[in-house]
Amino acid sequence: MKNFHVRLGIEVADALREHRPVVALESTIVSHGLPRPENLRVAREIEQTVRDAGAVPATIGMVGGQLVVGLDDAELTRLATVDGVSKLSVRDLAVAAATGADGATTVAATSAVAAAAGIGVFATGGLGGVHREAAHTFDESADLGTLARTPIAVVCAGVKSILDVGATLERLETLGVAVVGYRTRRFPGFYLTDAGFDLDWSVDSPEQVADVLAARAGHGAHPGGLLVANPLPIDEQLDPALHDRTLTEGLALLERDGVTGKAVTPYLLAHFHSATAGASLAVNVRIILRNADLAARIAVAAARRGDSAA
Ligand code: PSU
Ligand code: MN
Repeated sequence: MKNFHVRLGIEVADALREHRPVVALESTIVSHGLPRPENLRVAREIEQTVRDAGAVPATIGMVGGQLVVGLDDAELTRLATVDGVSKLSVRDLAVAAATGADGATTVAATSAVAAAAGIGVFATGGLGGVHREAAHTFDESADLGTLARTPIAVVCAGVKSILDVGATLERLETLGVAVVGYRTRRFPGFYLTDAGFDLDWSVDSPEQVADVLAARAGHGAHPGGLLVANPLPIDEQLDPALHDRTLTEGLALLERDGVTGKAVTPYLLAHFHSATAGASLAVNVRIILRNADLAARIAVAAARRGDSAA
């Protein structure tokens, strides 16, 4: 009989037991969000960034039906290089396990698995959200609904600019997901520093984020997630004119090719990477590394307070 449990990497298991800082990382950005062969190099670089800031990286994914928190290098290599790795949201996890699949976890699935394992901080690039045609297609990422009921802090550069950012912020409010800007009161637009929307709250330091998490746990009144929106410095963003041109083009191609459902996000990201001759890729990598660094510093601050699960 198959035994379905989550396997913790050795280093992650030790760190959690000893209440040392751990940062969850997702694998969908590796398998579906970044082109080969850079994806594997970047995946390793993200983990190294977390280590350099004093925390243990826990990249989450599914290997041959086994859900792993803290993939080792061979497993990470497999998810980055093998064909046919599925993109797994929360609803897919059990089916993928039972069928012995290889799979990469999205923000939704990574958050849910990380929180269940006792990890309180997670770094990604950009959160999923409400797609632009959602009024007709109903396409809203499961990332949002999952964060409504998952106690984890997600460090991201806002939501991908391919989405309807205003609608996504409204949904986050409805769902009860807290959003704070990191040293800003403007919501970032992933490739762009500023997506054009104000935020109610901003925090100034990793320690302050740890305070927010401690207050949430102390109150016991907020079951959901916290988004820490970490914008790129303005001189590091993608050229806005190039961004807008590429996006308009990508949305037209999406319609031409009839791409829908979970293929939409990887399709548009791949279009950005090829149409900007790698410029968007460089920006995407910077975003993820900056978020990994901040997430690690938040995890360190939370562990210092004695909040093991942040
Ligand atoms: N951010 C990135 N690259 C990505 C994603 C986010 O920089 O590839 C992935 C995340 O895993 C996120 C997913 O959860 O896209 C959202 O997909 P969808 O819109 O199908 O829910
Ligand atoms: Mn979708």
